[in-house]
Amino acid sequence: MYSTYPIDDLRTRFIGQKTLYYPVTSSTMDVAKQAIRDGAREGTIIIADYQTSGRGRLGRKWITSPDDSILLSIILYPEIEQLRLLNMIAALAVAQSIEKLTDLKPILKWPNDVLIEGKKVSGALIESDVQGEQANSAIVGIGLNVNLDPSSMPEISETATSLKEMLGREVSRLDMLESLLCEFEELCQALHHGEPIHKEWQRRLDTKGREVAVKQGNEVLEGYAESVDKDGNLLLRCPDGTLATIISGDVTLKAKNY
Ligand code: BT5
Repeated sequence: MYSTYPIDDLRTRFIGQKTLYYPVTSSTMDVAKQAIRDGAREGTIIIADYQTSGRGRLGRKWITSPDDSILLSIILYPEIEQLRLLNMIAALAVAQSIEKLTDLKPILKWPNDVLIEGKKVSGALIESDVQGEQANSAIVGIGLNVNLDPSSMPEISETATSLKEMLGREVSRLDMLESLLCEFEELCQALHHGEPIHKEWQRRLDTKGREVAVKQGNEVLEGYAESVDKDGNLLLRCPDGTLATIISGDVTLKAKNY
């Protein structure tokens, strides 16, 4: 359980000002979908201590044990052109909030992972409802391993880490949540004011300038991750010299083994 939930002095204007809290739920994304149908206002957050069917992208699972992670969904009603930037905002907000509360140095792995010392500490999942040229709603899902013990979870023990594992001490989930919501809101406001969020995102991106393999479904493209564009797409220089724009996929860095 979050020890002193709800947050009394949350310093945000709209993100997290309305909160739905569940000790256990299937997935905070499912709760958020229902909340949107029920007319939830922008910035409503759903948090849980445990999910029985936590999900990642492409039908993958997000695995935790009870009471050790931030499991968060944020409801937004963005413009359609902002949708592609929500991944960036989520990853940046996580990285910045970790830096504010600890001396850890997180980096970003395209498209949505936050890594510490090469291991995944956080992932983001964006689910949106789009009709034609209009975005009706978006849900930003964030999982952040705060006090998780990855060594007790065979599926992720080699690839995942947590703040506790890195620091050798427990971290308050409530403090981390509060910081994350503040960073997230600031980035939303920067986006609203047309500030170039992608520059800070790019600066922290470990993937750029590396030889990579990008898996899209059953297809694997190899090449040099030359850059990312302002929408967050990866620009991959292929062996034949062409430049491919990669909108989604999973990247493996060829020099290091993530
Ligand atoms: C993600 O997917 O990284 C997005 C994860 C989003 C989770 C949040 S929790 C709150 C909200 N409610 C939900 O149901 N979901 C969101 P993806 O890039 O597809 O990565 C998934 C992969 O990460 C899995 O296949 C595992 O290999 C790995 N993984 C699973 N659980 C992990 C964990 N706790 N820490 C690190 N890696 C994990």
